[in-house]
Amino acid sequence: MSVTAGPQAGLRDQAAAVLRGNDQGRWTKAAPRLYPHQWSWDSAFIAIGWAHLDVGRAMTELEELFAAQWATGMVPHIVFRAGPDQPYFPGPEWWDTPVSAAAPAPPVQTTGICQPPVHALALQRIWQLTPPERQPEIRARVRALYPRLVHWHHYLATERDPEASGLVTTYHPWEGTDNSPRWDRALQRITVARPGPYTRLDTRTLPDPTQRPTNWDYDRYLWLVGQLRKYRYDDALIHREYPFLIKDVFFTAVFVAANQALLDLADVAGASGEDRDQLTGWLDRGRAGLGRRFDPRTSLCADYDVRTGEDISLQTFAGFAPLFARTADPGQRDAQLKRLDSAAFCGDPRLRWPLLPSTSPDEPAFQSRNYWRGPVWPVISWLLWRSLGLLGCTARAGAMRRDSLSQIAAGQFGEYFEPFTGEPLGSAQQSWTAAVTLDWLAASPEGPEQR
Ligand code: 9WN
Repeated sequence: MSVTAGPQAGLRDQAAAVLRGNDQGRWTKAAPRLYPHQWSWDSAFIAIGWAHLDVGRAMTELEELFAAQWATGMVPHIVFRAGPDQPYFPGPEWWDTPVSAAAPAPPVQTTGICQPPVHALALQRIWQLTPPERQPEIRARVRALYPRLVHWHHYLATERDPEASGLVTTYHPWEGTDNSPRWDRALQRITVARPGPYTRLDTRTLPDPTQRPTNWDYDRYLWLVGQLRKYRYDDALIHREYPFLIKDVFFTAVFVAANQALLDLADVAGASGEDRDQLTGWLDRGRAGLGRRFDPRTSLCADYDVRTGEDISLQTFAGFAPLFARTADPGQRDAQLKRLDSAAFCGDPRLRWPLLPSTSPDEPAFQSRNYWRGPVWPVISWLLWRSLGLLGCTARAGAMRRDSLSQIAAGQFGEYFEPFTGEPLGSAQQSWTAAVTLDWLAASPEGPEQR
């Protein structure tokens, strides 16, 4: 049931205006100036937003992204689509992806890494929102795109998990949550040859240094890109030689949820028995892998550094991977729900709204304004809201939806939010923030749709 009366109707119009303002016809800029290209997981959230305005346009967003899929199945983290009048650093020349035979042929230009696979969740949401009169058209488009999503998942389950551990290996902080303290130790042990002279553009667009990664971080990000390029983005070589390999529990949790979403869509898409078996296998293996990363002492899941064999045991949003993955283990679920509302997370009395901070204020690395080191990110709240609702925690999900809408209504569709003051930070008019707003406004107070 839709909730769009009164002030919420105004918010809906504003959210729609953000998407339309960033719309480039067949793809949507992640943000007006800071992120002028098509980003992978942004696009998935954006498609969910478009689905509330025009399901055909929502499909186009995903189709355009998957047109840049690599031969390996990888969906690249950025597809460079904006013209030279809208510069972004680092651009295609830093990535030089034609060194890989798997990269799409020119003129398509992309990066050589990927981001969490929210796309299946988007496809499922589009289908849920398709009105009966458009179902023949959209069903045909879902059927055409579905094998590409299965190929993408196959890449993650194999090339990104050669050990078949159920846990996805990430190669770079830019594979989702840039300057999260989860990467600090792995970055610290890299002795960086200087990556070469470069000029950051993000700090020109957003001159407040308290909101963005440091130059120390950027030196390492760019040096790592150089290493990936040296290994020609070859996954086997990367696993043998490359220094930054992390079993990322949050990325894995999104993968688990995405496998479930593709299974839910299997009949609509006419999926083969083989596809269904594979998806079920990846889903089960992912849940089991996450189960093994759960630490009963902290009630959180820990990432794992493949190179050093060390656990990365920090108090961050990623620790709630079992909740994001809708764990089937009631003990883990209850422990996580308790931890979620503890004083280290949503129960901190200083929070403006009881929403999950990207890093716990109890963590020494916490910084309230700095990107993934403390601020609240609406898209992370959306993923958690969806899982909680589907787990049947309807009251908790409903409160998260209500508080998130209050946060966004007060904050110009910010990219992220200072947890104590609620100040919007990063880019204003961020597309994915507008997209999840549209979805929340249309959702029932009790939680997301089951199918
Ligand atoms: C690098 C676009 C992207 C998001 C990421 C977020 C941020 C880029 C940057 O913006 O990363 O990819 O320049 O900082 O961390 O999650 O997809 O919104």
